[in-house]
Amino acid sequence: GLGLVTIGQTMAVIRSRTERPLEHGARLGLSFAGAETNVAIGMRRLGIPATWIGHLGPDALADMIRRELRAEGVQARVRVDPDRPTGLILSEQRTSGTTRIWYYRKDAAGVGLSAADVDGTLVAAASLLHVTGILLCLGPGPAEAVTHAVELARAAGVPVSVDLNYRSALATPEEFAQLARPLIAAADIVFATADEAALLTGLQDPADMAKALHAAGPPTVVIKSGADGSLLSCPDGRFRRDAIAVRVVDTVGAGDAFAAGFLAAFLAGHDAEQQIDQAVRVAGFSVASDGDWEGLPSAAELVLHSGKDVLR
Ligand code: KDG
Repeated sequence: GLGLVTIGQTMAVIRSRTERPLEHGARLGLSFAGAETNVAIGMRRLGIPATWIGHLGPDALADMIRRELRAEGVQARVRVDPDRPTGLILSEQRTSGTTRIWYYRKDAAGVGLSAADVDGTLVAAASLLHVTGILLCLGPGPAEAVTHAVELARAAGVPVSVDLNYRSALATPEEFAQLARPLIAAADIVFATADEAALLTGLQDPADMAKALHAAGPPTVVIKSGADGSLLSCPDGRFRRDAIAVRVVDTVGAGDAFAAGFLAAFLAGHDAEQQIDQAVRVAGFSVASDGDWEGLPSAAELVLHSGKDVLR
C-alpha cells in the first residue's frame, strides 16, 4: 500500500534561542511543525512511506516546509491558498524549563481545507489514515475534510488512527468533547493523553479511561501519561510501559513521536508489545532532543540505541 496518509495544518515555527521573555528581543530560529507532518516524518524515518495533504500560503515559509518534507521523503499533496499566509507558531523559551507558545493559525493556510482536498483514490490506497483532533477545531471546512477522509478510509477498509491532540487555544473542553466523539467512534486506534482522556470520560484511572473509550468504538486505545508512562489497551491485552529516562530537552512533539513509533510498528506487522515498546523509545528520542520533529530517530538509530540507551 501507500503507507501512511495524513491531513493537517503545518506551520512555520519561530523559536527563541534566548532563555528570557521575548519582550526583550531574542535570537530566533526558524523551523516548521504540525502534529500530522511530525508523525509523517517520524514514520518515514522508520521506513514507512508517508503522504501529507495540506494547504500552505504563497510565501517563503511554504517553500521551506515543502523543501524539508521533500528532503524527509514525505509526499506533500499541497494546495497553495492564495489568500492566506502559511501559519506560524511563536515559541518563547521563557526559562530553560518553560516554553510559551503563541499560535497564528486561525486565519492562516489550512483553515481553508475542505472535503474537496481529500483524494478518495489516495485514501483508499493507504495502509493507514492518521488524523488528529486539531483540524476538528480549526473550522467547519477542516473538520469536514477529516470526517470525509475517515469515511473514505472506512469504506475502503483502511485502518484509521486518531490522536486527540486537544488544543485549548482552538476549542473549549466541552466543544472539543462534542467534536471528538464521532471521530473516536470511527477510529481503530486512539491516542489520548491522560488529560484528554479525563476530559472525555470524566475518569482518572488509565485502565478505566481506556475501557470507557473502547465502549465508544475503538478496539485499540493508548493512554499517555507523559513521564509517568503509558498504557496500551487492545484485543491482545493491556500493556503498561514506563517512559524512557532521558534528560528532558523539549517535550513538544513527544506525542507525535509516540504515535509514529507505534504506528510504524503496527504497519510492519509487529505485535502489541512491540508497538508500545517502539512508541516509548521514539518518544524518548523526541523528549531528549530539540525541535518538534528534528530529533526523531531513523530505524538504524533505534537498533543501535536499544532499551534505555537513547541517544542524547
Ligand atoms: O504535537 C506537537 C504539535 O502540536 C506541534 O508540533 C505543532 O500542530 C502543532 C500544534 O498544534 O501545536
